Amino acid sequence: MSYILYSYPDCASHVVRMVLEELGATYRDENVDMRADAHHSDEFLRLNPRGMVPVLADLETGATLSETGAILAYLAERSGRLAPPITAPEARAIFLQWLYFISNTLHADAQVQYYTERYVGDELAEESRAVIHQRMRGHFAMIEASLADRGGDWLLGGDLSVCDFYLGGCARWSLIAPRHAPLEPEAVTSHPHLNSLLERLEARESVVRAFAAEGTERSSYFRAPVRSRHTRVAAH
Ligand SMILES: N[C@@H](CCC(=O)N[C@@H](CS)C(=O)NCC(=O)O)C(=O)O
Repeated sequence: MSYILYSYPDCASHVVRMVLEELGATYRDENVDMRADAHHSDEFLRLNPRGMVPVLADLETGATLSETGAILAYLAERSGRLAPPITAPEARAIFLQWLYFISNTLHADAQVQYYTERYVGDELAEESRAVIHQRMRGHFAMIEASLADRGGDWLLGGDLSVCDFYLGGCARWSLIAPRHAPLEPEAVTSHPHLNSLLERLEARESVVRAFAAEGTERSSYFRAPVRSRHTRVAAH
């Protein structure tokens, strides 16, 4: 399996990178320099008219797609890993439920937390952020309750899935961004099951490699990067 990952450090592309690393996939990194507005270039808009990373190009099938949740489902299907198979409907149902929840609620709310001004304008941003923080707290509490109820190391129970990486990314963004108004760490760390899931995830070699590839190796789900640079990732 070989891919091109259009990315920017610590963005949603980080989740896709962790999964590519976990799968041991060969991929080339294309840094979309958002500081230089590269995500609005004609070239990039042809790949994703919404002007957002990540975009994944599959060099074997010719498929190119955006939307983190869709990319994760695609990678799970292509590899036959990190998701229950279609022949296991009960487990598959739970997988789909979590993937869609993370994509259309947890990630969407994390975006509102980050881009609050875009949604409500400058004047209402501060008070709106209090509301969105409360929503994020509620999501993490609900996830904790589900983890406690279901048992096992991961969101789906016993087996690691793409949902765990996606959850990790959303928890991280919520705890570190925006810099002037992140969620308090306790919104996650006070939940023992969620906290240990993230610690387990963070200890995986794939995740360590993904952080290192983005130049954020001294950061974690719980800590913002101490420096910001982007290194091009060599295919492996
Ligand atoms: N719905 C998209 C959201 C991705 C997203 O929010 N990407 C951000 C970076 S983390 C982005 O490209 N932002 C550029 C912009 O909004 O101008 C997905 O799930 O992939």
